[in-house]
Amino acid sequence: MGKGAMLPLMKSSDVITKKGIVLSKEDVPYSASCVFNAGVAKYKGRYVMIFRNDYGNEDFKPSFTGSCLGLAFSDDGVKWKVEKEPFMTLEKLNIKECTKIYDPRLTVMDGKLHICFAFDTKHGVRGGVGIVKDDFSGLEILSLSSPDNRNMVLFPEKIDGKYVRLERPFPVYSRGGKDIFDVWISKSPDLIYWGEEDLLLAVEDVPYANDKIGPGAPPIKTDKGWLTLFHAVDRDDTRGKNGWDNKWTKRYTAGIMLLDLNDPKKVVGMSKLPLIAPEEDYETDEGYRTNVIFPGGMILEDDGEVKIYYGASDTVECLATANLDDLVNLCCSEK
Ligand code: BMA
Repeated sequence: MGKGAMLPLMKSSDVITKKGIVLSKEDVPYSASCVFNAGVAKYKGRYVMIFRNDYGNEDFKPSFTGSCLGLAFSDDGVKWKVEKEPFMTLEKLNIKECTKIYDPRLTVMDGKLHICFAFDTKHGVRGGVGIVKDDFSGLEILSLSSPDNRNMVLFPEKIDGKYVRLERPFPVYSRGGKDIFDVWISKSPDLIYWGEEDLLLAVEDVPYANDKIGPGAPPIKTDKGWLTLFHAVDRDDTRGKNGWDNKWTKRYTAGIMLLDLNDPKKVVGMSKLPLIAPEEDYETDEGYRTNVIFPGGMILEDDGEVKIYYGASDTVECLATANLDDLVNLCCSEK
């Protein structure tokens, strides 16, 4: 167990089995420094991962020379093979003023692989929604949000005739200049025009967050509701140097919640303790930015096993497993 154990105790739920790192820069055949925060889906008989690659910073200095999205395939969701070329570069994306692309999420819907991604521009952080081309040669962009918004995830089907997404706007001005941000929900008739925005889950609703929260993996449909992961940040200003940062005072954990099947604006239940907390060395001490668990993919297998993919320490991509019923029960339990 790493030095992170000195922080006030937050441990992963007993229902979680950590399987370790499934992808790191050593697996990537082009320039890569940090490989993490991936979107993962089961699509056309194999597992697909689109991951974030921040490159040009082997020594974990404060900044990187560039970012792109990489593509990997797997037959079992555990062993991954990365394609020779990045899936998406800034040049290929060709969005005005875009300086960085990151944190993709994947949703299979209507037989197509849909992607949400964050991108930074000179005039704010934005979120994109698109469809991955069938031959994985690129993507068709459907909509680009206004700033500041990111962490978008799509539900895998229309609900009451509308597409639905979770998102995380950054209302800095009204939150006193602090990064205290919440999870929002919005709807669309066509994946292009988004509206009917509403607050879904607020920071103060999450017992293990005192900073921001944000959507994680796209929802899975269960009998009891839509099961979805989120990240929760707790900040403690007594935390000191961590990773490259002189003062990295945040810790990211993963939480899980259940949303009403017919009205996903209603939270049916939520884990009262973190589902996944940073505990292993590669989560607490090693890496670019320590004490970060950032979930971006969740796959339900036929036998009830749930595979959860998360970025650790903004450096590697990891896998944890759990049983579907245990996850649902955790959301419904009082503890
Ligand atoms: C958030 C995003 C994530 C990252 C996290 C921890 O603001 O930038 O991509 O994993 O911070 O650094």
